Amino acid sequence: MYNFDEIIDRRHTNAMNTDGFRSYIFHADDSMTFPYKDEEFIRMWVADMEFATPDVVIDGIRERLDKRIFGYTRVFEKSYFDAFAAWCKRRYDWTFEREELVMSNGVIPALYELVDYITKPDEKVLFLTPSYAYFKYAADVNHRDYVCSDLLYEDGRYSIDFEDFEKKAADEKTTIFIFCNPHNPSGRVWKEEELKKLAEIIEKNNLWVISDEIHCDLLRKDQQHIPLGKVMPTYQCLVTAMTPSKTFNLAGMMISNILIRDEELKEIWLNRHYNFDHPLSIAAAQAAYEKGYDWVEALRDYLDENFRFTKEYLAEHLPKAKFHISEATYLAWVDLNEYFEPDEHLPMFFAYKAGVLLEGGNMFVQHSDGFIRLNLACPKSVLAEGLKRICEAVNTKHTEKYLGE
Ligand code: LCS
Repeated sequence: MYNFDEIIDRRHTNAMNTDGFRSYIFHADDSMTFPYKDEEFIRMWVADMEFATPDVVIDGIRERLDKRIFGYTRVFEKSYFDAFAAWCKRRYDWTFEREELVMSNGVIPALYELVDYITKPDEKVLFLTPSYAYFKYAADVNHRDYVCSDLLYEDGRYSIDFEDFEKKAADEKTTIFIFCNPHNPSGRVWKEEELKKLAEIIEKNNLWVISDEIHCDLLRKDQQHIPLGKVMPTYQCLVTAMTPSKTFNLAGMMISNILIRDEELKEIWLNRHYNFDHPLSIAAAQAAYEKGYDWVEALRDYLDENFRFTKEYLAEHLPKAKFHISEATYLAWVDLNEYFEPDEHLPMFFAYKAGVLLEGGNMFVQHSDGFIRLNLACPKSVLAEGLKRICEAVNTKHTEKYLGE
C-alpha cells in the first residue's frame, strides 16, 4: 500500500541531506573533495528520511494551495488543536488544554528562545549526555553555562544516572533541564519508573523542564511513548515540544507544537516570539494528524525490519560492534570502540573510506567517543549498501593494520 522501497531523487531540492553535509559534518566549504562524487555517497546522517511524505499530507497542502492566497497566517482555527489533541489522546492517552498550545517554526528555535526567556545570565542549563548537540547550542547562543549528566552505559544499554543527575539538579544555579524523550542518539524510550524518578528530582529542585518529544511517534512496535507531562500532570514549569516533522518527514515545513503551562511564560512567548505560521505547513501538519495514522504504523513496520536487518548484518560482519536495536527513532547508535581509537574522526573515516555519510560520537557533546549514528530511514536496498560499505571499510582497515605490523 505504501512504497518505502522507492528511491527518490533529492537532488536540486536544496536538501540539507544532499547539499549541506560539508558544512554540517565537516565544517568545510565546497572545496572539500572526496574519492566519491556527491551523488555516490550513501547518506545516513541528518535526521530526515528518504521516504516520501504520505499522500494525505501532500493532498492537504494541495487543498490549501488551491485557496490561492497566502497572506499573514497563524493557527487560529480550533480544528488544528483538535487534530493534534486527538493524535496525542490516541497515541499516548494524553490530554492538555488548548490554552497551552503555541506554535514555533521548529523545536530548535523554541529551545533557543525558551532558554533566553526562562533563565538569568548566571544560570545553567542541564541535559543528559550523549546529547543532540543543539541542546548545548541552546545554552551557547544565550551565553549560559551548561551542565551534563552522563548516562550510565552498561552492557551496551543506557540508563539515567539518578545520583549524578540529582547532584547536578541540586545546584541552585542550575535552573532548567532540557530532556530528550525519547532520547536521541541512544534511542532510549524512558519507562514510567524512570520518568517518575526524574519527575521527583525535577520537582524537589523546582527545575524548569523542556521535554523535547520530537521523536515520540517513531517507536519500535513493542514500545510505548509516555509524555513527561503525563507523569507530571500538574507541574507548571514544564514545556513540551512535539511536531509532525520527524514523524512525517516534514522538517523543511518548519512547524512545531509547543505546550506551555505557565501563564507568565506563555505571556512572554506571545510578546516576544514572531507569532506567524506558514499556511502550507499548518495544512500539512493538520492533514498528517488527521489522516496519517495508518501510514505511521506502516512506516514503523518498515523501520522495525531495517533495525532487525542492521542488527543481524552487524553481528555477522562486525562482531565486535556493540549495538542494541533502538527503542525509538530511526537512528542506530553503534559502538565501534573495539575497532577504533577514541580520537578517530569517524565521519571523516567513513566518508573517505566507505563513501558513507554518517554522524560520529564527536557530534553529540560528550560521552560518545567511538560511536557512529546511522540513519536507517531509507529503502532497505540503500541500507544494505551502506552497511556493506561500512563493514568492509572497518574490516579492510584492520587487515591493513595487521599486515602493516
Ligand atoms: N530535537 C531533537 C531531539 C532532534 O533530534 C531534532 C532533529 C530537533 C529537535 C530538530 O527540531 P526542529 O527544529 O527541526 O523542529 N534532529 C536531528 C539530528 O539528530 N540530526 O539532524 C537533525
